[in-house]
Amino acid sequence: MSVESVARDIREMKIQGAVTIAMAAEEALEEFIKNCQAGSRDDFLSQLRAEGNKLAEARPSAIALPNAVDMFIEKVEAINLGMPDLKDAALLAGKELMEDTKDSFKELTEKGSEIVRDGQLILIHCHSSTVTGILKKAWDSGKRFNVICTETRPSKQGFISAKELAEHEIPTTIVIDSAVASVMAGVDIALVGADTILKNGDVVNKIGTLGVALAAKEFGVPMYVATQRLKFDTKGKGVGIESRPAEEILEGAELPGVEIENLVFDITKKSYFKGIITEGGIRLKW
Ligand code: RUB
Repeated sequence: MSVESVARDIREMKIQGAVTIAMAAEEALEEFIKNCQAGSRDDFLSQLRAEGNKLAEARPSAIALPNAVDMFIEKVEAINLGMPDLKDAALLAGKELMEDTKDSFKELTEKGSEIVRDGQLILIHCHSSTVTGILKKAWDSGKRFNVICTETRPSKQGFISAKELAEHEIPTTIVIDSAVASVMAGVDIALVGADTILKNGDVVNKIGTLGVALAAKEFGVPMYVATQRLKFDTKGKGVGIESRPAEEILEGAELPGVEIENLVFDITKKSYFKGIITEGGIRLKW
């Protein structure tokens, strides 16, 4: 798919979840390189940067997206070749980056599955391919547990998680977001993904993560965040908290004179988490 189509699908959330977004961007850049007709190295690199920017800006809260684009471009810039050899070498570099992203994802889900124990009730929020990946891995290793997914208004990504887990035969229940505090007393662990781990360690994730964390703290439930290092804001650039169209909340209803605020991410202090799970393993402090 072209860079424009992928950027549009990311904006419209047809492609969602930070890792999936980052991998779609990596693929789109590969596709661009395949079709690029630039005659010189300079022209090639400047077109690649321009295409990369279109992707990097598609969603503001997931740093994995600009991080993946930057890594791709830095790899290509480091190749000391002119055209047309640079094009083939850049494609190879893109493939390597994609393999690295997939490998670290696999490692993360394997290591993350260790926190799951038999008999647990696990509460998850939104749709994080990392979290569902961990749960599926734990299930495949023979552990038996139950999952509660929040609905995750307004876009109901909890349905994606629930469907995926149910298809894997993992017993799964959906609750509406406002039921989180009411069900928390029976939960053993809460597990969420991340869009960005800020430089100070705080976690940017789907709106409602903070509410889950507050309820988990109140009821003494350990909460974990699972994230590839690709989502670390190592340079401390920070991210914007995305606001989306009012229509996602209104769903056709009319509320004349009412202001609608559709913030879709929030920030949870790292102190609310018992641990962070990365491809490097489970760390209790970070
Ligand atoms: C998805 C979301 C996910 C993180 C992590 O929000 O907040 O928890 O992106 O997902 P949206 P993953 O649906 O708005 O993209 O683990 O797949 O990277």
